Amino acid sequence: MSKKWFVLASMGAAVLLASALAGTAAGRPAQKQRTTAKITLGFSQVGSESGWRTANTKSIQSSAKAAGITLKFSDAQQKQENQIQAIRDYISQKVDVISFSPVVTTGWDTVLKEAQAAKIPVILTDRQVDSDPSLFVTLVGSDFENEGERAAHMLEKVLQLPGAPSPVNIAVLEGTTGSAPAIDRAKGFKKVMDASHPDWKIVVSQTGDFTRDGGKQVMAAFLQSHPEANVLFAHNDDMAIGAIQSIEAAGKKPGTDIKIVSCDGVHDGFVAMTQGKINAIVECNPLLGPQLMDTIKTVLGGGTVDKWIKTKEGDFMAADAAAALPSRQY
Ligand code: GYE
Repeated sequence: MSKKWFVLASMGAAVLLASALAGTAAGRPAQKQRTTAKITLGFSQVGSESGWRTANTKSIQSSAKAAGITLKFSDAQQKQENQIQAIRDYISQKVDVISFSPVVTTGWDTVLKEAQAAKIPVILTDRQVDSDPSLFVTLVGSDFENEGERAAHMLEKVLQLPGAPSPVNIAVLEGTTGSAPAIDRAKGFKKVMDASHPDWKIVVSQTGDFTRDGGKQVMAAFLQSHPEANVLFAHNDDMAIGAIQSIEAAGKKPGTDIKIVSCDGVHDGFVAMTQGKINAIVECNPLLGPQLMDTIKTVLGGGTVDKWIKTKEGDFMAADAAAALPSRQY
């Protein structure tokens, strides 16, 4: 090699080396490294109140494992103070990312600010909060208002079948008071009622806390206080299943004397539909794990994500239940 070429080649090598070094310092490869390094996720679950929740928990646990993410998991037993404590513990343990399904919508600002101050991104899953959106990265979960609207539309279909009651007297079993799905499912349902069904009447509405036992007890009281109720809108399948027990105990036929529409689409809800005890179900997909893990990797890798990553779901009438049951995944 001539001296000139040697000088040029050395300069080229020096430029390459310099840019490689600059790249290391510039932060980009450092972020890249973070996606390949082991990620630790602190996850605070609401509780274990329903079949939906059980399926959701399994989905989070198995997809974290499949994604190679270390999962720290805690169950808040439907109590906000337990969730706040769990999030604080995750902050002091310096996890890479925090995710939680907030039991209620309000009261999160302080702890979310603490996570932000510790530079730990927070990804909401399942349920929304009413805090400033700058305090969390995104929400991976369903559109509950839309589910409420869909429930009203499913009731329209149920009321087109033979044996439809008239007048329409609706009892509502609400989810956990103050939770996003309870607030928004009620809102969506009411929206369709106000717009298209001035003749439908909500005769009674109370919380059953999303549990089977809650649904059973509150429905027993409804049957006493509001014997005119001939439709039940239950904010989840578990409460509908509990209610079915009370309806049968009172000598009435669920699905016939009292038409039932609920949300979720869990296995036991589908079984009740095949028996004609629930007339229609609006699906709410709990299998959020894979989407959550993908989102975590994108966010920690420095990528951008939408502020709300919505879940795709369908609606089912009792007549479709037997065909759909074998392929249900939860
Ligand atoms: O519908 C209910 C669960 O937040 C969507 O919580 C979830 C709801 C679900 O307990 O069964």
